[in-house]
Amino acid sequence: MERPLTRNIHPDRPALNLKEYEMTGGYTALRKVCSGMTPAALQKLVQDSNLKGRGGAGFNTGIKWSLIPMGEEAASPKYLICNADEMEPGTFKDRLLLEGNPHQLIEGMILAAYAIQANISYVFLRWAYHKAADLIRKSIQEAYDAGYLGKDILGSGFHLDMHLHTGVGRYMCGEETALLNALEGKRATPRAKPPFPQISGLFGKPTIVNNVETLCCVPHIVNNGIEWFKGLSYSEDGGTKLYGVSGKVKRPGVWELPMGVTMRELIEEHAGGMKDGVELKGVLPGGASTDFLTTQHLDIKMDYKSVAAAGSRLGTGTMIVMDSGTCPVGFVHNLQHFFAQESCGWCTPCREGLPWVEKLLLSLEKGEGKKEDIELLDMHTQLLGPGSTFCALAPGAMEPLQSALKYFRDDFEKHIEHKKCPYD
Ligand code: L3W
Repeated sequence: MERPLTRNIHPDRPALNLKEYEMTGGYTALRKVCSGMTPAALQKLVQDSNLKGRGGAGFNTGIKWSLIPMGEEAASPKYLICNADEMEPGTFKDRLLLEGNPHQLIEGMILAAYAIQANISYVFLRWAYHKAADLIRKSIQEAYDAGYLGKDILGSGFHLDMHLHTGVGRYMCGEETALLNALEGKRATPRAKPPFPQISGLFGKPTIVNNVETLCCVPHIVNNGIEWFKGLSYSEDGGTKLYGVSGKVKRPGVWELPMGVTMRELIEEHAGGMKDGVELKGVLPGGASTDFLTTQHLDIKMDYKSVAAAGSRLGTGTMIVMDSGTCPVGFVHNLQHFFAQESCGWCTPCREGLPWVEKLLLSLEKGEGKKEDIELLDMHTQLLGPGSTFCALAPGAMEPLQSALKYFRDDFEKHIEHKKCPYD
């Protein structure tokens, strides 16, 4: 089984430096592109490979790039931004790539910038990733010294500058338009879309924002081609995927596997199954802002379409497993506490609604809930649902809640009936 993104990453070995990366085939994709591939051909290659955005939404990467205005009349400068603000609860896949092989990301960013003819690029990095910050800073300098960044890259006439920007630890900055505001030094609130960043992004100029894992796929697509990339996958989405499992499993972790492995394989084989004494009760398939799936869904493929058909989202592909000994009310309360704290406060439903939901769940958990509270929670999943807010934060927060009310309603009712948590 091929693992192009992680095959040179070993947890007990330090990150690859420039020389080591070059020895494993690094920067050959950039050489290939600089020796005569047009930006349009690179965009088409990535579009046809069926690489979908790994940040959570799964938008076709090549199509996104193709929406950037090109040619003499296009606004300039153009920007390429790597979203490395990995703050989705339960999500720790980009960290592996950042800390294990920073040049792979840098090469992917140079290729993406070339495809859209952007001359300025930023890595927007999660504040808490100190080790990654040091590595990225050092690797950017190595790339400048080797002529992979700066003016006239490998004699192609293309030039690119790259900067590291560390965030301040707000979940909101993972939303691409809030990220743009943060980078401009403004309050990190989301912007209305459209216009999409491809047309009006950083400082109002054409901008592409791509996730770390997405960008790391690009050098491999250039080196090995479309059919190879598609062939890595068990589904119609191209490539491998970094999947993670956390919760009460025997071996929590993150693994690069063919896109479309089943949930069962991930939990039972790679994560070693549930810890002794507990059973699987529910799974959030791709970070905290996805809907619960349950044991009846274990055989679904973990790809964008299959997870959506089962009523959830692949999201970041890093699943959080809830076990039979954990109270779903307490579990969801914990998540809502996070989302309420991380609301940027820009729109009323999110700012006021999330703390109210958190309060209702806390009172239920303490055995102080009333029958009407369940109806109120149901109502809030609508009031804070898609279309009611500026961005996906509150609708995302409602996903685990609405699905917990669907699959584990009994547990909510028992708290009211017995006036205490049945799991205590
Ligand atoms: C042009 C259109 N471009 C969409 C572009 C858009 C963006 C991308 C996806 O949130 C989800 C969120 C989290 N013309 C376009 C278009 N685009 N329609 O495609 O856009 P969108 O709005 O569907 O999603 P998003 O706002 O980027 C991403 C969820 O992912 N998530 C969390 C992720 C967390 C991390 C992390 O920690 N690393 O990634 C987990 O599920 O809730 O729903 O570029 O411009 N018509």
